[in-house]
Amino acid sequence: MAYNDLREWIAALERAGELKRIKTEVDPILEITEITDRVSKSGRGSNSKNAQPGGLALLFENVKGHPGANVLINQFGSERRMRLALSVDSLDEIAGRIKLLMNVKSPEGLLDKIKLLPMLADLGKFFPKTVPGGPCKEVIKRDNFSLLDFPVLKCWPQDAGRFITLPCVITRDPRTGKRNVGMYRMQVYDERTTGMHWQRQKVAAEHYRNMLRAAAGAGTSPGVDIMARSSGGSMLAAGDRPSGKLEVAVAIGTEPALTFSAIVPAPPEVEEFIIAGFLRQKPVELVKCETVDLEVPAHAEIILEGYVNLDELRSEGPFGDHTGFYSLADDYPVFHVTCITHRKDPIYATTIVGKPPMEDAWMGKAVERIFLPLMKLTLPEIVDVNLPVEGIFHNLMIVSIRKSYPGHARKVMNGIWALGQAMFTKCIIVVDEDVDVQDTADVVLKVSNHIDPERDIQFTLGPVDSLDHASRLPNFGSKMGIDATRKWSTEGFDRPWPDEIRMSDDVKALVDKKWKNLGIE
Ligand SMILES: Cc1cc2nc3c(=O)[nH]c(=O)nc-3n(C[C@H](O)[C@H](O)[C@H](O)COP(=O)(O)O)c2cc1C
Ligand SMILES: [Mn+2]
Repeated sequence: MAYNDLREWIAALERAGELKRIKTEVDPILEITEITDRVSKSGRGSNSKNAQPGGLALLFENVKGHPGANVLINQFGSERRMRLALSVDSLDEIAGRIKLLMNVKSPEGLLDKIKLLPMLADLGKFFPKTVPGGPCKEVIKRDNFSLLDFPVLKCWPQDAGRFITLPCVITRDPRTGKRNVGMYRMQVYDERTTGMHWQRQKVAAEHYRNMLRAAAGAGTSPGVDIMARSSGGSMLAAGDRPSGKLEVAVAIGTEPALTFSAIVPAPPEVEEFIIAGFLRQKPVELVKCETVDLEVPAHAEIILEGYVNLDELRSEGPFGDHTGFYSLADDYPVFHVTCITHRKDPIYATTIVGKPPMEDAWMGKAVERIFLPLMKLTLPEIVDVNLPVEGIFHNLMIVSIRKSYPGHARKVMNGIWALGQAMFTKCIIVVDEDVDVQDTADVVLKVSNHIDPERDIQFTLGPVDSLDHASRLPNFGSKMGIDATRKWSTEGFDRPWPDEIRMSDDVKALVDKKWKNLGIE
């Protein structure tokens, strides 16, 4: 069952005992973070019998300085809520649906064709529908609006200000007309401007670059980093950039499948509205914006319309990030708001990131499960993947493979470093298929036993996550792969490989029988 909007989702959370309403006054400056962080980490949002890792979703109904405002946080913050958000009993169900779609063979004969019909009917549900109006237009403010009216959080003490942390940022590729929805945080500078923290490898940054390329016309040269800032000495540094703008719309407080779609590392050409339609098995309804040529989710709580100038950058950050450290200040485009539309009494949806585990850990784990079949499409030798939460998704990936030829583990590493946002993976550990990658204790035992470090570690250079604070340069640095598979003689390893210790079955059975009599337990 799909949720039509955030409110239906909140009602479902409440029915499931997954929501705690908080009526005590709280400050959006730091205090909501401290409360939510404790809930995320303790696993107990209340004395409810539903207490579980990740705690409860919280709805703050009494926010200091914002009478009448409601703030929703931690909506995705547990495995159960992730399943509820996507209306499945298990995240592998979605992986299964993807596999089904990918396994389609050309039909032979009528019966095969008939079997395909339900799938074709399903496909129709994925595409968004443009509708004439929707609740996000209940209040339209073309002037006399202020971002400061919303209960935007300042998350951590050294944050540069208040940040909108759960925005679905919508842009259009000026070349193809295709839309993208990505989640990029927005630092509120004043009533009408924010930062736009799309990292340079993300899809909206490419839309911005395409606009910049078009505006620069003959001025662009293939050898120039068109995004470089003035300190980089590029001819296209901020001041020298051509003028022009890219229109942007932002939806805050959408139904959960769409919010989740904005974070999934989908192939750049795949529109997230279609992904959301696939996940919820129902089209996303869109309405036209008032002041820009973009469409936005009709049922969103809040819509910000506006643009970024091509020749304007501004310092963004620091911001307490999901690495557990502050991401440093850097220059990013500035979003100018031209119009705000919202529902009556809009609910402000947000999240906090910080030292894991937090809400985003559960979103990341859902991505890991849902994307496994898609990774296997390119790398079919992959058996399973684990992105440990403490590895914050780009620092550590553990992958098991069915090894078939010499050098196979290194082929898989190189494949992962070439696979969409997996390019950011700082450390990849490759193990044989008999290692359960979800059992990190077993992984530590086997990996550290199986490697000759000088031989088995592969270093490479490439793009790194903008949040990495250790790389030699922002956005560029080294990565490491550890080949912890059994080494073969065909890989030059001529020593015998020992067996893993296992007791024989007959002795186990014998001891099972005697166990009670031994009086140990
Ligand atoms: C809570 C949260 C905040 C995020 N903030 C940012 C951000 O500020 N900048 C960014 O580039 N990516 C951020 N991401 C990751 C992107 O949303 C993610 O890479 C997404 O796939 C980007 O979409 P795209 O491939 O359409 O660009 C964030 C993810 C989450 C869950
Ligand atoms: Mn995208």
